[in-house]
Amino acid sequence: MFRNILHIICGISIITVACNNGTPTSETKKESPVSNQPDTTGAPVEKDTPNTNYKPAFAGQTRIAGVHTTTPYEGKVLSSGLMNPWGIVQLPDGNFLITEKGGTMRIADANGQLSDKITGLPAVNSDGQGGLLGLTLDPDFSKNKMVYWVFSEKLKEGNLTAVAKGTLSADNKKIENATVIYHATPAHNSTLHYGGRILFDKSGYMVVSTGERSDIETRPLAQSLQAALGKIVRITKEGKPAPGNPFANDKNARPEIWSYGHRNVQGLAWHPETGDLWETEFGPRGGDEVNRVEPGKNYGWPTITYGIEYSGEKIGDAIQQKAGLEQPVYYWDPVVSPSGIVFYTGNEIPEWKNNLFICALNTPHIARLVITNNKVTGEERLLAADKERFRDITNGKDGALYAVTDSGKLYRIGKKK
Ligand SMILES: [Ca+2]
Repeated sequence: MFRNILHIICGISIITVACNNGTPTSETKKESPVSNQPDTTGAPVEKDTPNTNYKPAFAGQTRIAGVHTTTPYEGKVLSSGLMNPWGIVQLPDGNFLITEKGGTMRIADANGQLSDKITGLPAVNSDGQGGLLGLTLDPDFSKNKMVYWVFSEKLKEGNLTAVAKGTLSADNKKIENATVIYHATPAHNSTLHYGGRILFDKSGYMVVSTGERSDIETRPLAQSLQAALGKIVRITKEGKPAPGNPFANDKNARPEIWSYGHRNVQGLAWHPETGDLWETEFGPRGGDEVNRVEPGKNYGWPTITYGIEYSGEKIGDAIQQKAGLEQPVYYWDPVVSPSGIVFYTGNEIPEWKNNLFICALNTPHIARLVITNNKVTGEERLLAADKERFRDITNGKDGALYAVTDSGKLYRIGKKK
């Protein structure tokens, strides 16, 4: 029950899990030969009883075999001075630009030294799960220093997910000429389920995740092509619908929609080999999902789900599969609360190559999923002993992973030195 309560409040960062003694530990394993063929015969990492007796659509869709990293690795805390960090990207100079939920950004160098707060951003509504959320850099950032970010904005009609852009000043102390370029309407009087990740695609357009705002009355809008809630949208640098979107010629659909039927997507990443877009989204009580996103497709919420209401009631017709609705590649029951994700592209730990790393807020850890031919073939939980709510993660140029936690820590996760 405690885990379920935590999931309800999963985005509210003032709530912290118990038992953090403030002394992060590192996890190391015994040395053994490095291989790209993980042992996938282990018991599943999930030992707890599921909330439902729902059956997966295919073998391996949940509770896959456990795997273990054989390379000795460590999670090293570089800083503990961030305030509710939410998104992290690496700058061309090797430093990191990090959003803080309250409405500021900071730069961290590779040693964890933090800059002062970067100011100049439009006001955010940081109530509940809202605030300054994910960020991305312009593909020409080295020339134009343009940054794009997602935030929750308070309007007269309610709150919504918005996207803005601005220029990082020459001295890196301010965002200049900040402009709001996109509103995921309709606004709604809730402070939950804003989505909030943003990535450039290789065409120079951005994919942005939104949420369905949690309430019963807005939940069905995830299925509506006339609302931007519960969607992944694809927009230009000016916030307009990107050319080539799947519903561009449908008069009854929002032209910015890329995919729909999502609940609350807080993880977005491009697969390094296939170029596919992958996402993670929060389920209700049970049913957190990993999806491979294809344009124009319907990912099912709230019509199909592997979860139930927090109250224990069924959701809709309590169905998990339906023709025309996409199945998740993988799901969890009970939930892990998946936030930021990244495919590992570094060289420091070769056995991690192209694995998906997922920040987990509830049962705090970083999940490592081994993916073969678009199916999950192994799962591992990293840094669980640290009891941190990991919020976002990115590749570093040095071959390690860098992650931020709700408690304000910046981690370097790489080979044990
Ligand atoms: Ca789904």
